[in-house]
Amino acid sequence: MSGQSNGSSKDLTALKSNVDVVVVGAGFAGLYMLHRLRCMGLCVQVIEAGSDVGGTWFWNRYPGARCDVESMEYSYSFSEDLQQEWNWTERYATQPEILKYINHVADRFDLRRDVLFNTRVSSALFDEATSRWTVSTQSGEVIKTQFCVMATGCLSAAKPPEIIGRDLFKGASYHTGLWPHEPVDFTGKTVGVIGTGSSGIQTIPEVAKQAGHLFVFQRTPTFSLPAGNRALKHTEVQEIKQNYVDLRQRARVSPTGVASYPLPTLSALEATLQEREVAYEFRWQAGGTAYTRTYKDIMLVAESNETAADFARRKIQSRVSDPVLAEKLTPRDIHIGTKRLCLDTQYFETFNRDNVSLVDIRSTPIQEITEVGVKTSDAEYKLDALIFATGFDAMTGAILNIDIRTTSGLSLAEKWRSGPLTYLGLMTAGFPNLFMVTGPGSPSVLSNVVVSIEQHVEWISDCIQHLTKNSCTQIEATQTAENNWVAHVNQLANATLFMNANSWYLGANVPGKPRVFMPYVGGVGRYREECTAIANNGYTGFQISGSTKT
Ligand code: NA7
Repeated sequence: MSGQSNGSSKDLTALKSNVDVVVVGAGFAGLYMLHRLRCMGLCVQVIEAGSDVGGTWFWNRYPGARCDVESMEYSYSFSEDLQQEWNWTERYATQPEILKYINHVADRFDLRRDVLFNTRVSSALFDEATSRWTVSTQSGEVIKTQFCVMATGCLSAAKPPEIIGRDLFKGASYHTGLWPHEPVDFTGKTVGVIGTGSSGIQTIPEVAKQAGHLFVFQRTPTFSLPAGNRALKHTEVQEIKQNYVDLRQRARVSPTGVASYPLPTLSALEATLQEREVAYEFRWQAGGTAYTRTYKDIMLVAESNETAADFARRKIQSRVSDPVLAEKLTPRDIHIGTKRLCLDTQYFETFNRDNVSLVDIRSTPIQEITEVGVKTSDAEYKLDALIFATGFDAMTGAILNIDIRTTSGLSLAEKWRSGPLTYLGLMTAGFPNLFMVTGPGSPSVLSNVVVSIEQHVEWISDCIQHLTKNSCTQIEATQTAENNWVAHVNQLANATLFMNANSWYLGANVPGKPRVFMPYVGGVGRYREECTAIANNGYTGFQISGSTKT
């Protein structure tokens, strides 16, 4: 294994200046894209900002970082040899184990030689006359390409909080999404954590074990369930591996991309109170986010959702000894699951420790960050270290950090000013030969993202193969198809409770970002069927043209 080099120097041997496809990003999406395209005999250049492969798992190295999809399912299915030879050790893999896996994949398929590391793409310009993209990097490299694939990830643009004085703090500060490569030792230190989403909930119990004192600055209490993580037994791994092909196929056609999740047929309101208690207890004990799939309408009907939320609230309260503190940690004004449901290991119990204090910044808001700590409306907390677990400019942040435009003057940032507009989350009208992997308008973050990545990568590579076989040089989503798709995505989302929460799914965590529900809620299986039918029908909704633009 070539390891996780943390150097800043570039290996320019990887750089080609004229290629068939540029892929931006070397995470799960970019690496599989490279592998597929290379198998088709295409010349590919991957460009990656980090110093090694891994994408989100390269950057999010904070203590306690762990996937919330079970490891046997959160892995590639495209190679039977790969899935048979790799051995996951825990039900939910840690960040180091996932990074080790993705490094193994890079080595096994010899992928690194086509990746230019330590290089951030700054712009991509489509030349209407030649039907080719020119991709430029911050460090001055220029690459011409026929196709451009944004494998930039949905949760890769870290979002520091917009708090006055944020950069004044003189102690050590960290963002969970940009964690240092060296271990950080908090032993004996007074530490603050701002943010109680998935990243905060995972990091808080770990930091609490080391810190002299930990202050948790909570704006919104979070629904979190015990993950029920444990070591995997050799026998159960072998059993899954014997049926892997079947399991993967069930995942592909399922709503969530997770084969082991239930397919409920009953409304929560059709069950009696006692039946619901049994059902929720079962799911609670089983662990995992399948809790909101106990009944079919938990994400659709407020009254049904409330039954699940009420049970979850009581569970939270049972985990915290001090009832006043327990109440502060209990979400009251939000439907469960409409902000991403978190999975934790001892999160709520951590507040029973003497060295952990909750600072409720809803009642006493943060006024500023000072040189020495965090000042709220009623106190100043002096800190040695401050951790921002404040999330990401999700789904569009990484793409829009690149200046994408065409020679006719159209810019993606302008086009998406009121929210992302795509056809299938794969392409956007006006930008030919530009693909997105798990783009807005696709199931992406509402699914087991590896399953969604594989589906997109396979669709894109099949599409490129179709164009090549038919001597076509260009594909573009039509405006009509895009309009219809956006309307469909919105219509589905509007029928759910997701629309009621201030979530990052809606862009609500980024001041000024348009409030548009970005992922497709219709489910992985249904979405896949739609994409396959479109391709089989000769790419309905796309305009395909030859070497001379028609
Ligand atoms: P999230 O889920 O966006 O959580 C961010 C947290 O930070 C959340 O508790 C926010 O409170 C809080 N936050 C954000 N900005 C501020 C400011 N300015 N002041 C105080 N608190 C703030 O990000 P994560 O990294 O935890 O998880 C993102 C996804 O990554 C996760 O869903 C998984 O899919 C993996 P708020 O709720 O907005 O009041």
